[in-house]
Amino acid sequence: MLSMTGLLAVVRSTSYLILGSAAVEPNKRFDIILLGLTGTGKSSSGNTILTAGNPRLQPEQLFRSQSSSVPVTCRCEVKTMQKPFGKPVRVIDTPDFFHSQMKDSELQIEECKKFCRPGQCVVLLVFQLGRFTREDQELLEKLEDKFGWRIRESTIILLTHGEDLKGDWGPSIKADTELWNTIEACGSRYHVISNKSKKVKQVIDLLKKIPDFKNIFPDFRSSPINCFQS
Ligand SMILES: Nc1nc2c(ncn2[C@@H]2O[C@H](COP(=O)(O)OP(=O)(O)OP(=O)(O)O)[C@@H](O)[C@H]2O)c(=O)[nH]1
Ligand SMILES: [Mg+2]
Repeated sequence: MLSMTGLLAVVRSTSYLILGSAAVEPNKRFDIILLGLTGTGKSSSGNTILTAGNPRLQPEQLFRSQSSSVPVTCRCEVKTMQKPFGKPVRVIDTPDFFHSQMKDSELQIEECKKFCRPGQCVVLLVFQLGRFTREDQELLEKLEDKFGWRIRESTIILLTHGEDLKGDWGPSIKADTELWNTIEACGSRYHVISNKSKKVKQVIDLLKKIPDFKNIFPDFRSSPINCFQS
């Protein structure tokens, strides 16, 4: 039997981790939720964030990610980062809720809603650069219908395949009118990431775009690069 001060206990519960002998108090943690259509890079982006926090993570501690013509992630999955925010942060990977092959979409949406709560999360709405489709255009409103609140107020648009853009990418992103409309709907918050890059700075720059970042993470170290790599 585990004592109250026992070692780290990892309890699996509906596929998410509860760390320690008791669940972390909800108001003491923060959730990063990856949403988007299949193949846009949700799981890879989650892995880039997790690996920036701990480069020693093993493949089985990361989300499954691969090139595929069918959805790879089929249910919500959660990984918890203990460092470096000064409070536990959960990274939530999700399936493409609107994919025709999703059998238990409503169940997965209900699961995701447990994490996606106003004021306690940031949504990373993931699109692949250069491939902003009609489905992508409709996604934000469809998600808000399902979740029942204006997730746009807590959303950063995350554009993957950033290595395809060289130099100042602002003008080419603005030139994609439909994409820019969605970015503007989310308070003009967006971030370009390359999941093929190990650069920690791209993750720190992303996190600093979280609305109200300084109040949410008052203990985030002023020199976070060292903090992330320790
Ligand atoms: N070059 C490049 N490839 C990427 C990038 N992000 C993701 N990929 C690749 O795109 C493919 C799909 O990425 P995933 O992260 O599995 O996509 P997903 O959104 O989780 O897909 P589902 O789980 O099916 O919903 C994989 O082969 C990734 O390696 C990126 O920034 N650059
Ligand atoms: Mg996935």
